[in-house]
Amino acid sequence: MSTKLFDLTGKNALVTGGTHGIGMAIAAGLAEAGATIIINERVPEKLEASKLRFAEKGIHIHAYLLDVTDEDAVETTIPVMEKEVGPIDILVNNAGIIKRIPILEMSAAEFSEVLDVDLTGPFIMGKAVAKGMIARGGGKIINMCSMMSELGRNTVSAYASAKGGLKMLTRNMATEWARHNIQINGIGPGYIATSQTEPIRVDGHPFNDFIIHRTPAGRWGDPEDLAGAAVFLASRASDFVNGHVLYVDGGILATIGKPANEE
Ligand code: GCO
Repeated sequence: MSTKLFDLTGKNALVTGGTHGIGMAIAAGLAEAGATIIINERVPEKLEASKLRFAEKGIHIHAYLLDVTDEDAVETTIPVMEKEVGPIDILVNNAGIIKRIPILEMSAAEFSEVLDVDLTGPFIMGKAVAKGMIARGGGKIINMCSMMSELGRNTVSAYASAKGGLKMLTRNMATEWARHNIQINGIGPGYIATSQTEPIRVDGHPFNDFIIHRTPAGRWGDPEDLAGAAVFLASRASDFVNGHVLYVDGGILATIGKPANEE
């Protein structure tokens, strides 16, 4: 099969929050497939630091200060990006936060903050980018869901609610926009070794041992493990895939797990 199916040459990809971790790995994967990379970040220092990290990888990026929850800023910045770089052919809604707080101890404000970034942000970005995609006859939107789109866990109620909602937003975007040749899908990471999971991943942390045993692959994922799924969902190879969440999770969602004494 021709690798042309996965060729992103001439395409412009916007990866929100693509300054580190999963977002950066996905941006690097899309760049390797030929895409021009645009990233946004709401923290100026993170934006500057990421330019250097991308440059170390030999990847030139277009970087913009933008908070995905600020609808007015998004509505004004997307046209600027498209004027300065070109039409956004691929949107990866990656920007996200997590707060690990038991429900009984979490304030409504804390709950709403997570939903705002992780669910309303992709809604705002999707709306702003889809208008141009519809006008141009097509595009690709990838929403970074999670295995928490399917399962709950102590202390991550807001994050799981947002990621479950993002799975359904993905399906609703597909319902409304597929007829415009826009493919909207999700990627659902399992447990990935990033700064977000660092607090629960340190050697000897009980959760670290639990995840390694609970994941059939027997390891934490690397951010780079997600790049292939992103290239697939950003390319011609997925032109008839819509409303789907592709789980990249080492098999964790395939199993109820096993007793501690079983391999
Ligand atoms: C947690 C983790 C998870 C992972 C990831 C799994 O606290 O359980 O942070 O939420 O980050 O989202 O897909």
